[in-house]
Amino acid sequence: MSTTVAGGTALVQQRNLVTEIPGPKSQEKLARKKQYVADGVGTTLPVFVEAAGGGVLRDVDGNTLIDLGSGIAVTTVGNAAPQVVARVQEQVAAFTHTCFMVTPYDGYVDVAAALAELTPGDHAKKSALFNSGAEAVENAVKIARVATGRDAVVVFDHAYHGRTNLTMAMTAKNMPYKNGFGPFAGEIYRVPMSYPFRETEGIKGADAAARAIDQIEKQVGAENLACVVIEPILGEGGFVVPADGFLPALAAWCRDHGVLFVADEIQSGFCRTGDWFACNHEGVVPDLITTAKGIAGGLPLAAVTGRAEVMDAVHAGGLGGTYGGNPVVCAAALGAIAEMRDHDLPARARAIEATIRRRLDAIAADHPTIGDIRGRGAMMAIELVKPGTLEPDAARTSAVAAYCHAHGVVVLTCGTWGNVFRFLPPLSIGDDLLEEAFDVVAEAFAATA
Ligand code: PLZ
Repeated sequence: MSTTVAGGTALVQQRNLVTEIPGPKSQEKLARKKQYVADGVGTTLPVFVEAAGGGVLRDVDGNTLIDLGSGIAVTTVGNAAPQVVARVQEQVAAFTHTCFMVTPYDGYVDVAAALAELTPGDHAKKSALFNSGAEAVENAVKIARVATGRDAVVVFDHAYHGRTNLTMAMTAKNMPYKNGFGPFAGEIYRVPMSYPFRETEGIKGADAAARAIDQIEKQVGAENLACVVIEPILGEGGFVVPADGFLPALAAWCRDHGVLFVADEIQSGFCRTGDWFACNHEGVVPDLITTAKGIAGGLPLAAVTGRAEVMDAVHAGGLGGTYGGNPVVCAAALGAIAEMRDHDLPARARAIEATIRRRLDAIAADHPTIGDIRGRGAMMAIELVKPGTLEPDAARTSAVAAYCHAHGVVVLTCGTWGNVFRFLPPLSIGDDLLEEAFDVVAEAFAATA
């Protein structure tokens, strides 16, 4: 059994439950949360955390849980990863903020240089830094509109791009993201995604792209279209991997029509899928790419990176914000990127994929509710249906999730119908712990059959 140093604490890398979940101390704190925190802010697994690292979270009752969520695909390098902690501590003691728009500093430029090197394509690239994924998506749209002189934005079925007004309009699912929060921003058009498990005819990627493009041409018109924004693997929408050829065909159509192809890699980026970015799997080179989550090891940073001439279409002063690319957050990003390079985390994600696929194949053989196993790298999912049909089984999904939570494994669901499990372990998780987590997942299916 290995230990890891996180948050100054040696955390034993083992699942260990000493109370029920949530334990008495967490329950007391939950009552306090209920008193002071808005009910609209939900919680998946209500244990209060006091330390985390490697592949575990330890709660205030002394329970140690296995983390298959990474705080929604954020702590890719692990919680409190050593190089993130060291660089943040050094930076926070030197200075905490100047506002890059007032007086600049190296960290921001270093992150932009790293993004230019690491993101797909070898063209000249520039970046602008922001605080959240939604803010990055908003800015990608602003940049695309100025660069093309066009207004319309195309997004896809099942898309998730954020909770701000423009990004709510771009997000597909009503509950809980949009209900009652309108009116929404205009000039957003939604077209069909490639969703292999739910295609009637097993339609090929190029055909699915032609279907989307036909709709774009008929309902929007290329001459009105600034950009197509797509998650190369859907995140909240269910970890759907489009059929091979879908993304390249869309990107090629965009190129031919002066439409900017924007990859939202906020969830799929930074080693998560077994490559630095999900676009790399099919050699797709986006004009603009949005990143966040995994980029900074848990601190809030997001970016838009794109072709230098596109990024520079915006007038001076047109992009910014008080905190975007804050020095502490940039230090965290440089530490996280160093961890990814030093430990070859794309390779680690591929190894994790092999383990998870082996375990999920075995579980699915016994449980026909698992209709689809999909994903790449450490971004894997299963979709639960009534056996032999496409009818979503959200109730079984909730039951399996509840079992996992009660037995000390943090699992997350997603999908338009709430019937998808997504597995997003930190890439710092040990093999034994990963196997143990899937022992619990297997038990959960057996116990709820
Ligand atoms: N684009 C592809 O996955 C965030 C949302 C959690 P922010 N996904 C997690 C929730 O319920 O709010 C996400 C994403 C993709 C954009 C975003 C938005 O990123 O940092 O949450 O704004």
